[in-house]
Amino acid sequence: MGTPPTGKQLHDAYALAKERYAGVGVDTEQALAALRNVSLSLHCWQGDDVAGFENPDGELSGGIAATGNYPGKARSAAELRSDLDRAYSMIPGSHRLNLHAIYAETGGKPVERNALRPEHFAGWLDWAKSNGHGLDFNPTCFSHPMADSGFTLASYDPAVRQFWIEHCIASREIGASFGRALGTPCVTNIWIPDGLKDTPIDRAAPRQLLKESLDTILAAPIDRAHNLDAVECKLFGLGSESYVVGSHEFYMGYAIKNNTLLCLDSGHFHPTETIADKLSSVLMYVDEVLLHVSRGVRWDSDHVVTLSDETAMILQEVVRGQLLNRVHIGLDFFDASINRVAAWVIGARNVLRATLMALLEPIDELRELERAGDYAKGIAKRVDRCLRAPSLIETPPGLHRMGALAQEMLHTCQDAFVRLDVGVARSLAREDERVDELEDSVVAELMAVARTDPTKLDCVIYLLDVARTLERLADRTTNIAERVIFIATNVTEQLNS
Ligand SMILES: [Mn+2]
Repeated sequence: MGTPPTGKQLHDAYALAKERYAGVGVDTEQALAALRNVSLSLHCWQGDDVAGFENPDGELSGGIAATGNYPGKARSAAELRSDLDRAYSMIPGSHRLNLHAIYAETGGKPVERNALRPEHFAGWLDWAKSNGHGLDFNPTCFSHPMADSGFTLASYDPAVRQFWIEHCIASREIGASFGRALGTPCVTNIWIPDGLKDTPIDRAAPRQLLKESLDTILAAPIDRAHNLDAVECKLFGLGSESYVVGSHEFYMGYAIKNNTLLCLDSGHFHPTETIADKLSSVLMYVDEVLLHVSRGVRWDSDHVVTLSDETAMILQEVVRGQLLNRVHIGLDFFDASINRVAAWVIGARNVLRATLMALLEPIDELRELERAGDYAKGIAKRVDRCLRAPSLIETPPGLHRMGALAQEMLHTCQDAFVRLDVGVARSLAREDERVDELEDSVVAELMAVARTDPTKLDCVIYLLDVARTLERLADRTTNIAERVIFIATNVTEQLNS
């Protein structure tokens, strides 16, 4: 493994990085401060291969599987909490815990899932309180005789549905009790395994039943300060390869209509489909999203998270969209082939690394430059159209000057940005004024051409568009210059009259 870096080497490297980031207008201290406010919800089930304490020797069902037999699996809540303490100690920041209902502590007395109450989680709540962890919750709708058919809330059997409805209602109440006690809302997430290995005749009826079950579960209003309901879709599981009742479309619609959170699990879509691109769409219609950051590999949706392109893209979307206050970030994977504490630490730290990388991007500048690129394309299109027009005209010399000036301004603002040079940034105000004057004269000139010779109208219209686009491009450069001045002086200055 080589020698680890010394404290001094780390310190020096950071000082250099800080200086370089400042050079592109990024304040690393601000990024680190923002990162400290990011609270991940660690999933308790990584610690014991999703066994729980209700029936630890029972089979894991519901189309999920933990593979591997690494020694040292937690056998009790006390062992699991002690493993979690170890994991948190190696993850910078302050983080939450995500509990599943099968982690209840019932003192050796069997308690049916529909009879679970907050007192069965008192040990977890005390531990969370004294360690400053928020708590999240999940009903466990698998690994149970009532789930043996592969169906729960969408079962054709009313007794089965009723049992799981009661369990989910109990879960919401447990979640709300956590939220009340800890002063931070508990996200209670409903995932069910319901589906079929082969193709059913009737794909609609189970979905109708699921909708009715969910409506019953969510009928009682709960203060959103205490509990937030989330619903989680999946594409397929082991034994539900051909049909999953709770598909993405089903829950997306349900969440919008019923104002619940939508849970997006990065392992629950097609292998080449990423949830990063879903955020900006989904968050137009739902207020908040729960992320289950995972890593799907072939048939398995639950590998330990690494710093993959997908992880990076998900957190880029969260940060670039300023969504940190609307996206609850949870982890969801289970790997028993490596040390289970290490799995938590590796997964959590990689999500934090991806978040920090995203926080270190000069986002506003990148956005302005992207838009500037669109202008270039727009101008190219209009030039092409001009050349096909029935009658050509002489391009007004003012338009050439506008183009040269806008291009120069683009270079100037990038120069000001890289050097954080306020003087250079301010110089763009004069140039912007010059571009505006040129635009006025070009417009007047083109209008005169149109008046005298209507056959030249096509060209005139395209060139007016070009003039307008160059003027907008110049505006973008002053936007960047205004950002430079703000970064350097912390004062907002208007360069664009
Ligand atoms: Mn999940």
